[in-house]
Amino acid sequence: LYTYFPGGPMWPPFRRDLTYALTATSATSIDRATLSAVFARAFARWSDATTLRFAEAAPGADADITIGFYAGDHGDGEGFDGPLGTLAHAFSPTDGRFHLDAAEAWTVGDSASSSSGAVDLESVAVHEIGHLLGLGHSSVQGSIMYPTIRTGTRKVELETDDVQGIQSLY
Ligand code: TQI
Ligand code: CA
Ligand code: ZN
Ligand code: ZN
Repeated sequence: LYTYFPGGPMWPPFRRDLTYALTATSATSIDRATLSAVFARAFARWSDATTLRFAEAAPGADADITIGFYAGDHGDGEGFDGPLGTLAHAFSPTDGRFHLDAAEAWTVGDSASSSSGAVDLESVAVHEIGHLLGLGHSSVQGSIMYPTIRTGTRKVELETDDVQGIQSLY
């Protein structure tokens, strides 16, 4: 079953159009256009299931959600740990910060393979966006919000449990 963060924080009902910005991408070798496409697909999984809508903000514009790649300590008290271990973290509503560990062997789309330590960026993005929207972890194996993923695999489709969880919030 799905869970929420303690206190059930969510984006308020008058905020159904949310913007996101890629604010720190110099620490990854993935090009900007590819990143835009991956995050657009990941946000679309959640907007398809709710009345929420997401748009990428123009570079430099204020955004509700900020996405960036960081290595090691990056000033929020939750430093990254190099390859594997923690892959990414996102804060609960309405903080909006979503950080990815620049040290991971991120892969995009079909390049996801079981080769040593490859991590599918879109799969992690779909999971972290669940957190950004207010979902905690689920006990349902195979759901997006289940707290494990195997390296080299892709998991981007919301499960019934994820849809029920997000639809109970939005
Ligand atoms: N990052 C953890 C996560 O996003 C951070 C975390 C631990 C957390 N406990 C939490 C976040 C409780 C919110 C609430 O779950 S991670 C996965 C998964 C991670 C893990 O790097 O371990 C994914 C990132 F689910 F596969 F284990 C993405 Cl998909
Ligand atoms: Ca790591
Ligand atoms: Zn961080
Ligand atoms: Zn999680």
